[in-house]
Amino acid sequence: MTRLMLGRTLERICKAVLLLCLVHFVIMMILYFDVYSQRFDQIFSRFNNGRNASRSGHHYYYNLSRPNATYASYLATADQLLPTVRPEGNHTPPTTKPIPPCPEIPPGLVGRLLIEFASQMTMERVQKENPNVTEGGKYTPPDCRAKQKVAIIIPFRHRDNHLKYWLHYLHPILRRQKIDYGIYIITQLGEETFNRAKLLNVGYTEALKDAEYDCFIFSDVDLIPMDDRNLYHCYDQPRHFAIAMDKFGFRLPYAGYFGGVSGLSKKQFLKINGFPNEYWGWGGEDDDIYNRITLNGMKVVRPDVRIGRYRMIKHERDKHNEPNPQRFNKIQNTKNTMKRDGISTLTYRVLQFKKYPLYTNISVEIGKPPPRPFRG
Ligand code: UD2
Ligand code: MN
Repeated sequence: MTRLMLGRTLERICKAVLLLCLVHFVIMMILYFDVYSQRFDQIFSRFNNGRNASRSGHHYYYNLSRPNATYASYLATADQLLPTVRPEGNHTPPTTKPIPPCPEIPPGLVGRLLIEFASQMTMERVQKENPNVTEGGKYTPPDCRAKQKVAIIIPFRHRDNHLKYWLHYLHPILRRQKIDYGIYIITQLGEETFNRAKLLNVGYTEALKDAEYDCFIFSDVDLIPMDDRNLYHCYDQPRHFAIAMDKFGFRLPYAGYFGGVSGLSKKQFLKINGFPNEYWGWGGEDDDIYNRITLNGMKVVRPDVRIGRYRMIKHERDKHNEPNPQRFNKIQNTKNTMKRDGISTLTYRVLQFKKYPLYTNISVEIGKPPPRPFRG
């Protein structure tokens, strides 16, 4: 009889252990997949809202679920930080005890992210998600002192829907990265041919009038990073961030590619005389910038290919941004043109400078392409 009871008890214990193992397995599977990781992140950020607490536990899962190599290469690139040190208290709220410098590897990063554009996005929703962003789209980490102050510059015209997604994804990422930043949307007024590089020059100039930035990150409005370890600050060489895009099969399309998202310190930007103003329409301006960098003795640095992944919101070619037929000739001549065409010769007219809750918009007139020379 007692043997029978002992047998039953043992059977029950075994069943309980099996059940526990099953539950454990399911939880581990959920945590493993990136899809769920992002949902967890949203839940955590709701808990932490306003407090910006570090989520080291969450981070732990991500890094254990990834090969060490990824994290090691990330560490390798992180130590190329610019040595710029900003004076204390310059851009931080007053506190009784001095706040420490931000860690080189922010503890709240989550790694790979799920990025999708199927759900409806509204500015109201993005605003609610980001109560800590201050007027003009600015943010300063409350608990540490960032080494650099970063202006993020976006060339823009008629892409309001893309902008909502960009703000929805980027504000939380930049916050986790402990970046001290401001967002500048540079809107080309009128319907003349679009000029991306000239708008970026305007962004550099206008951002510097607004605050003392050390670092400038130039981003297309339709590009979202898929990994928050791709840190949006400047490095000891000009940085190309968007190296593995979905539209190029997550590969660099060619060695000298510099499109999408790039970053230069103030010193690096001035060394190349900024960007060209004379590329009207689609294409070539990114190659010209790449040429400027190498011709001035610098080299482009990039993150690990597993970290520099991006999604681009699908779109048609915009009106008035047709491929520039002169681009192939022009990129052969950067060496001759870069001194006379750049930030030193930039002209434009600001018609509106307006601070919105999640970004600053600067609407500008930048002129139009010169008449094509007559070929008889
Ligand atoms: C590629 C590059 C881009 C640039 C461009 C050539 C990628 C992901 N990006 O972009 O960096 O070198 O080729 O010029 O490969 N824009 C507007 N309104 C317009 C037109 C353009 O806001 O009417 C802005 C917007 O921020 C957009 C960016 O300019 O993301 C680049 O234009 P695009 O997205 O049409 O060009 P795409 O995707 O071929
Ligand atoms: Mn695009």
